[in-house]
Amino acid sequence: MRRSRLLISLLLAAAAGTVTTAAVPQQRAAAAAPVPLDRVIPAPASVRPAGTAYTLGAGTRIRVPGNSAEARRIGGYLAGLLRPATGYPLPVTTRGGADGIVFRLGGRDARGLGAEGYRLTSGGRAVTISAARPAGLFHGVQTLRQLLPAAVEKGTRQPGPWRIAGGTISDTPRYAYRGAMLDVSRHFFTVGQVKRYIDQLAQYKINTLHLHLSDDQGWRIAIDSWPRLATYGGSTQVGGGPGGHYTKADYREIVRYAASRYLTVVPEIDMPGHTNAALASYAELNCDGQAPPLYTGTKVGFSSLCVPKKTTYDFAEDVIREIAALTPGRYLHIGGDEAHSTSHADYAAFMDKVQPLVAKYGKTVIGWHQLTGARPAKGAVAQYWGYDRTGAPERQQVADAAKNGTRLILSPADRAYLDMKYDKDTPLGLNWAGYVDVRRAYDWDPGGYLAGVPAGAVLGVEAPLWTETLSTSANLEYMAFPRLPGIAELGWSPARTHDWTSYRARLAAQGARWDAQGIHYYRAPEVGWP
Ligand code: TNX
Repeated sequence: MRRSRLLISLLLAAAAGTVTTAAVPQQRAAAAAPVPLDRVIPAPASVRPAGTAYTLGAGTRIRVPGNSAEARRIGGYLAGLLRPATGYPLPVTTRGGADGIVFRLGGRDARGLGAEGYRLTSGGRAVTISAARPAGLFHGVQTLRQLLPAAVEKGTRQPGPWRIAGGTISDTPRYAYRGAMLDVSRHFFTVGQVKRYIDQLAQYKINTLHLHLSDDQGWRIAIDSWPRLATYGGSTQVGGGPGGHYTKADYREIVRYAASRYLTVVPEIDMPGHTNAALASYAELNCDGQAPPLYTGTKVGFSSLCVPKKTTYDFAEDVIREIAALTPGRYLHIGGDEAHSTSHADYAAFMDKVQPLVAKYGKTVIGWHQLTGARPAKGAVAQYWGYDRTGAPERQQVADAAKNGTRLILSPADRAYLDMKYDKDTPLGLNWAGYVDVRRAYDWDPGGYLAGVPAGAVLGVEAPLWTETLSTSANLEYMAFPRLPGIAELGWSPARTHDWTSYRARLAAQGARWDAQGIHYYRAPEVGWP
């Protein structure tokens, strides 16, 4: 307030010619200072400021030489991001040239950048993004976005100037798996809402969207061989609303859209617990042959598939086959958490039968870390969701599995669970794993998190968003922002860049971007928002 008043009086005074004009250019220069190259989330692996800034102008072209249709598509995506606020035409051309925004795919420049890395070089004539693979160009584009003023995210024409600081960023990820989970079962979210979340995730180089597609409160994906799962089992949600489900066409659209943002979808069908919606839809899945009513509360651990019944495995195979056919990615998540109504022997027997079905349809199993208490299949991945009160024997079991070749995705509930309240006053969310403030979500090291786990066993990190208390996009955003970028940074950035003070300052700079994008984030008091 005070600052804008000062600016107005300065401008009025300048217009009236009553102050020396030297004060005005100085103000302008301060406003136009480009974003420093290291003010990016996730922190890039290497940053070398040098030389002069590049300035986007009305004549800037996006040059995508070579014959990669995918690189051209990413050029078009970048143009689509930049056109509304800049008002520039930003044509995408295959014509070579050393000026403008230049994409380079493959070749000598791209050596050492791997499957997802990129190099961004900015100078007076051009900003160049080099990568070995299109994924790297896409991630480089996300960095480029953050190097422009926050106003570039607005949907209407803004004054600029649009400068990108001079220098070079070379960047590759620490972990191959950088995930976010969305629970579409407790509350259903439409294809449009999922796409909105995908766009938010892509900005922080998250490359996996895990969809929790079934639980006690709702079955959310059409299965042709068991149609009532979706039509009846998907007909409600927590609190008793109408629920909903994805048709196969809807689901393919989510998978396609995610892929266009370099995210792979990991579908989860949670078994043998968390299955009330399925048990309610088909009486024959129950040991007593009686279908329970649909469930709209928030208790966990009360349902189980009937482990001794043959029908259970016909069901599991049909579902796995149909879901595998919709899944271009390598992983299929079979849940396996909180099976409190399944005996341990039954749980292990169930997993012995179901894991081979996943392999039969060409996919690799992911299960919640309780799977390590059974017999994880060769190559299986366990998702750790323990927290500070998780007992030593349970941690040991996970560490032992890791030593035996089970790879881990880390989602510690008291760090990475986006549905935990920030503090006691948070109006949404749960608190069974405690409060997770912004610093707590960021300030841990996936590499050293679980004692006895070989560093190479960690596949990556994932931030789950359970939705017992969340029913709108604004709710999701309030819980995910500003914590999600911290988990994204743990997944991407080298451990040596880890530093709360630096992260906090970089996070504060994201607020104006979220304002411009209409993201309903929580203005956490620990972050020194400008
Ligand atoms: C535990 S973590 C669950 C979910 C709940 C969540 C709420 C895990 C694998 N299971 O069923 O939604 O807590 O925070």
